[in-house]
Amino acid sequence: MSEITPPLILIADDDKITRMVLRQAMEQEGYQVVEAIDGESCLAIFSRLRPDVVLLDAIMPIMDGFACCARIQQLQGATQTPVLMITGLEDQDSVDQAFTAGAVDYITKPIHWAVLRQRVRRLIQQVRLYRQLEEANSKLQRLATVDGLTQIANRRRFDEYLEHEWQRMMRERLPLSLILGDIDCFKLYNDTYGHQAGDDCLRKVAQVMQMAAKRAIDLSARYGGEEFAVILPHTEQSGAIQVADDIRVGVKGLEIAHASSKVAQAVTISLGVATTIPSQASSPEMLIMAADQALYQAKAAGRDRYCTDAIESDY
Ligand code: GH3
Ligand code: MG
Repeated sequence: MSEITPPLILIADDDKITRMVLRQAMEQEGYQVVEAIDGESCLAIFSRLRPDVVLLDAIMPIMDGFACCARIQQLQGATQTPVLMITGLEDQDSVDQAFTAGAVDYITKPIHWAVLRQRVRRLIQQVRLYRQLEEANSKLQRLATVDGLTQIANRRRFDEYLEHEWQRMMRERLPLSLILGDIDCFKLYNDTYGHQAGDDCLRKVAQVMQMAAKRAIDLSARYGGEEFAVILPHTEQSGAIQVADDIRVGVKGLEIAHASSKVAQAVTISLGVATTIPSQASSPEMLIMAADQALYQAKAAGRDRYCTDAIESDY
């Protein structure tokens, strides 16, 4: 709900006159209105238009307001649209039933118009605040898990995901592979072309990492300064080697000039691949260490290549 579009109120009432009077009252407040003649059509309209507030009559044919309200709650998901019940029933049971069904507020007929206006106003304010909060939360969530420079997962997300997939693969007795990649002679690259160019290079390499990890459950992350990591759940060593070599070829294929590199005239990457079937006897840290050792071997063997390492006891 933006500041520009007026709030949308869904009015569900089987009585035509009531609907008309409610519509007028709401339109006077500057809201947009859509009408439903029973619970069933209310649900259909709710799903389609996602209104900001629902004014729901309790007694309607086909599906009454209580059932309709309960169904709306099931449909809601993350968007919390408040439902205000309007009814002639004043007994304790109906009030309880409305709140049990998920209504956030309740007014009785005959409608006290000033009260209705104030309540709807307050609900709209609440909806706005709630949605702003949701937006801020998802922004924060993103900031907490995405690397600012490269826009791929950050170290924190990497740590969380590795732990999560470690547990999952342990339960399912499936292999988990990890690739660590480190750009070759990157210090020299920065020294030759400047830090800004270095940052651009990191962004491009990150994209290659992201593209190489194709499955939805794979996770590419920036592991450290010029180090990247790929978590490959349910992946044997042979599959991880394929991904590692795709990355190596992909980075070289970027053809980023690197005149001072000891390896080639272009930016290259070295990779370490480790695979294990997680168990109580090993740990994610051991998998990282194994990948790191393999990476070290790739560097020592001349860079622009991958090496593998397995945690012996399990694999
Ligand atoms: P090797 O081939 O052995 O990996 O050598 P290297 O020069 O890549 O390795 P080293 O660890 O000596 O240098 C890493 C360099 O990465 C040094 C550091 O300035 C640079 N670096 C780390 N983070 C960033 C960053 O965010 N942006 C830029 N531009 N450079 C970074
Ligand atoms: Mg390096």
